[in-house]
Amino acid sequence: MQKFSGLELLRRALGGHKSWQPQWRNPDPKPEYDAVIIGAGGHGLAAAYYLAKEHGITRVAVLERGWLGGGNTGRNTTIVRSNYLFDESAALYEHSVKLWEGLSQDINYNVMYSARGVLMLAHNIHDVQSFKRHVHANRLNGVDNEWLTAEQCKEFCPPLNISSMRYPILGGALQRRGGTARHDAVAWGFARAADARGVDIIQNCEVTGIRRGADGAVEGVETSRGFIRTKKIGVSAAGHTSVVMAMAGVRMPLESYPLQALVSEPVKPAFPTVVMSNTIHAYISQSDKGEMVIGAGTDAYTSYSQRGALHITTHTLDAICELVPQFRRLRMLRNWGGIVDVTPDRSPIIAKTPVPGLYVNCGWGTGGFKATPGSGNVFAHTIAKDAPHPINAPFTLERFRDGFLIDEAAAAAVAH
Ligand code: FAD
Ligand code: PYC
Repeated sequence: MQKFSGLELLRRALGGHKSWQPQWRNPDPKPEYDAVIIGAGGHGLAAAYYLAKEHGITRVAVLERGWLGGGNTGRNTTIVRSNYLFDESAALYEHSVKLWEGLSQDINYNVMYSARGVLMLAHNIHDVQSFKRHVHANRLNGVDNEWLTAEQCKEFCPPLNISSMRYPILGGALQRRGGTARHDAVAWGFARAADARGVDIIQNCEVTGIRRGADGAVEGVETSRGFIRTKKIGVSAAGHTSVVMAMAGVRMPLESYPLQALVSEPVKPAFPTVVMSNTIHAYISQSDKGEMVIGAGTDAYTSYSQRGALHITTHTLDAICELVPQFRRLRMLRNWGGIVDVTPDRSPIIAKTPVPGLYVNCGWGTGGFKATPGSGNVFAHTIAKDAPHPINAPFTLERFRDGFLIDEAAAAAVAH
């Protein structure tokens, strides 16, 4: 790690960025790599990093059609938690939270992981039963989660209105180790760390085809910058996974929906934790800049439009004003959307595919940011060993044929 004296830090800060080095190279694609990852979101970059770090595979290219981190990685509301119901999911998301806890040190980049707690509100008896079940299941799996009464919710997060007529708060499930991280920093940190280990990150390079040989195995990718030969392709293309997998002739059990978020004008620290309300489809946290970061539900219809419908945000803001009345005076600054890829059981697919040499990491729906390091870690294992890590072994493509579903609809948080 580079260390600077206070004076040197000041000189650099005021020096017009003149001595700042680019954080990663901007290489041209080579004719051949040992592995190619499609998509330079957090998941693809993390997979490349762990391929190099843990498996010694450094002849790797990450191909990105736009700019790195410009997909859902740079568009999400940054919530990190591991309070999922089933054993398989608890293992996967908890693996990720453990990596979050040491990530800034590991990649030597401050990802601003802030374990300020994630509080999931219950508004009706069904919510109470469902969240208590999650609390019990999580604790059996060694994942922290606790039940708070309505008064304890108010004590933990004073701005909450616990006696709203429309959305009364009956209690909440609190995961204290949950929180937020800075999403851009996650992409940049993984990019810099992967690049430093020899990975080529190639932006403005769209994959337009996947070439397969006579035996059906992958031979390489057609791109907007020419053909690149490789025997291993990892697809981490989030909302566009179906499109990319179709290039290899694989039909995916996915639907793609717009999901939107918005931020308010910045204000002084006013909101101490992350609050999620699955019933209302609203979640709130305060960024380090002071903005209230607010997320809504998915659109009702599939689309690649990358902007959500207005009535969805209107509903979310109505509900948030009811939950936190003091926010009525806040002005909203901007909103945006991302395209999320949703599986029938609301759990991801991190797996080999029927095509030799083709691996896929997708189906994170509205909730893959929290999984970025863990998913990248086990996806790298799957690609390197041509076999899943025990943690992602249940998250196959075949489960939708065989019926071994991991139904996390209730933990997935946002309507989808
Ligand atoms: P991305 O970051 O989307 O990366 C995929 C990349 O693939 C893109 O950069 C894209 O350009 C590239 N690509 C696609 N096709 C091609 C091609 N043909 N050639 C080359 N490149 C290609 N999750 C949480 O855990 N917590 C949250 O609070 C949360 N909030 C969310 C809020 C919103 C509004 C949205 C949209 C999502 C949210 N999510 C959240 C979900 C989370 O953002 C995603 O699951 C996660 O970021 C996916 O990461 P990724 O790296 O797989 O995808
Ligand atoms: O998965 O925690 C989550 C989440 C919150 C908002 C969108 N996704």
